[in-house]
Amino acid sequence: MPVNEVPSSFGEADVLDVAVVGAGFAGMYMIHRLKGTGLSFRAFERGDGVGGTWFWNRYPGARCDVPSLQYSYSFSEELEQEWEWSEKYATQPEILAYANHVADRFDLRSHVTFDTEIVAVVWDADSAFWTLTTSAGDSVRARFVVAAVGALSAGKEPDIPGLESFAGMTLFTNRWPKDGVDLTGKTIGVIGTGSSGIQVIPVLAEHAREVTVYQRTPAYTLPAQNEVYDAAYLAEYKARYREHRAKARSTRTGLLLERRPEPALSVDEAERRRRYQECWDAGIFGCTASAFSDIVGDIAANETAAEFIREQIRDIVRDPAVAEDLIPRAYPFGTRRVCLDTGYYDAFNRDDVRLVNLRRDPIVEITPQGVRTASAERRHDVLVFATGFDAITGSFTRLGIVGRGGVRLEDVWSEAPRAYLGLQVSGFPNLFTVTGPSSPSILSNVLVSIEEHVDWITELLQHMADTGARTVEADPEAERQWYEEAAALVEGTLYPQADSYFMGTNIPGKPRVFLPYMGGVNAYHDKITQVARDGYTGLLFDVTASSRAAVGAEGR
Ligand code: NA7
Repeated sequence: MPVNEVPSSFGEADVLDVAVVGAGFAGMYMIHRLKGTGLSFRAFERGDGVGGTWFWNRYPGARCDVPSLQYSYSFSEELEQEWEWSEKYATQPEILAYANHVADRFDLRSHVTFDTEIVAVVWDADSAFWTLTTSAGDSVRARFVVAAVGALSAGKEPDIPGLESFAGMTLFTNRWPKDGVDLTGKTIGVIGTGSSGIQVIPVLAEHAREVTVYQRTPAYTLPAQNEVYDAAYLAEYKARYREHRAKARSTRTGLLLERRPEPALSVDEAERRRRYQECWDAGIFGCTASAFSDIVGDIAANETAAEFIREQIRDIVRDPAVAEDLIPRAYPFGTRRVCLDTGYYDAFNRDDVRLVNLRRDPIVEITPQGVRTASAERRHDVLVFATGFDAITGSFTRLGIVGRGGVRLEDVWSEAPRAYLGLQVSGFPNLFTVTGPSSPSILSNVLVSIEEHVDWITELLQHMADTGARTVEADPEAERQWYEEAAALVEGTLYPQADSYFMGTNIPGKPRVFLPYMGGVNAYHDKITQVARDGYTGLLFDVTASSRAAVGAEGR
């Protein structure tokens, strides 16, 4: 295992100052920032390339649903100006090409050990180092660990009896074969109708002989209204890029989208419809939820938005029985991830696309031939699982992190996934959880949240080098308060009414807790900036005489 060639700035030999886990968008930016610090570091990535979620989720139809011009790094104006996004919602190949471009342009790749999965991260209190072990059994020690593993990267394995017995091809949207797969003329069963299912289904329908969609919970989805960017629009946008970025960071979502201040029932029905129609036509994620102040706060307001979308479904889908099955009713609009689609409802107007409502006709088992539900066995050549993720916590807990006193992160989070500011967990010194629980993460434009976290971590590392601090960790009391503050924001909203990956309920045994911070990117920024300005309140530092001497000797 290559270890650092740069001598540790903390005066230690043969160890890294910082191990970064993951070379997705968070890990890549972390590498970029660490290059300027003089600290020794290395990133470890289980894939054979950069890009994280965009490296793995290569299924046909995979696209971002945040506009490309906003779902991109803001740290380099040159990068912003030179990269040409072709469409409003870039496809997975285009986003992966962007990630590769960034890796080359900023010389990030040479700092990454690829094809290396970290399976254990264990703290040694005596030396104050983490030991990271790979699936191949190699290990490396590091003073700090930045877990840049993504909020949606640990796949949820489908818990359906008989899965192993299926004789056909089994595919997962979240680890689609790198070289693609020819599904022309196949009879396909798709399980899962979240964003991934909704994106893949219309594309599969174009190639397959027949697609059967097994739907347990229908999603609210709006048309993406994707379009090719024209040169004049791009030039105009880029001329004001700084202004757009600053504005996006000042909103709740990190997107160029302001929540309107009026409650939905304070305007008449015509005005409500006008606004909902505007959002339907705009194809902007979060638009409908922001059309009024109380869409996720008040059930009567929420119903007006939900009903508007239900009407659109009835309009598009010709078979009224299918339309009724596609209509979400069991949870309020916006309390699960709202999707953006390209031709999803239209796909159900095709003769070769069928819908099975699993609420009425549940899956009994997967058989060698296909899927047996309560009513029938349907034969398939291919099964596609779009069954989602162990969101926000799963990507951290699967690293096998063991903190002070042999305590496992998995156990600590099994009751309550606490992390001070979403970034540090008490009992796990020098470990940073990028876009961790109780940070805006999946409720935000995640690129904004990633840059925010990485910048903050970099400044904290610099602060520690300057002050000779050897370790930093969350004060348990500050962590508890932050957790409760974040939980209080959700109380009284409609979010807890839904089962969702936001609430952890898609994973058996996970605590029913709202995982992201819903106070907004803007309020969150103010909070963590203030914490840093006040000398990192809520964090406990261990400053030893020896680390002071070591740092002093390096002239820091
Ligand atoms: P999601 O949004 O978590 O969707 C997963 C889907 O899979 C959802 O419809 C689930 O139904 C369904 N599911 C999961 N397990 C089963 C079983 N056992 N049987 C039937 N159906 C099942 O994941 P996505 O990958 O689509 O999207 C994740 C995020 O990625 C997305 O929000 C964007 O931010 C990008 P359920 O709801 O559990 O009834």
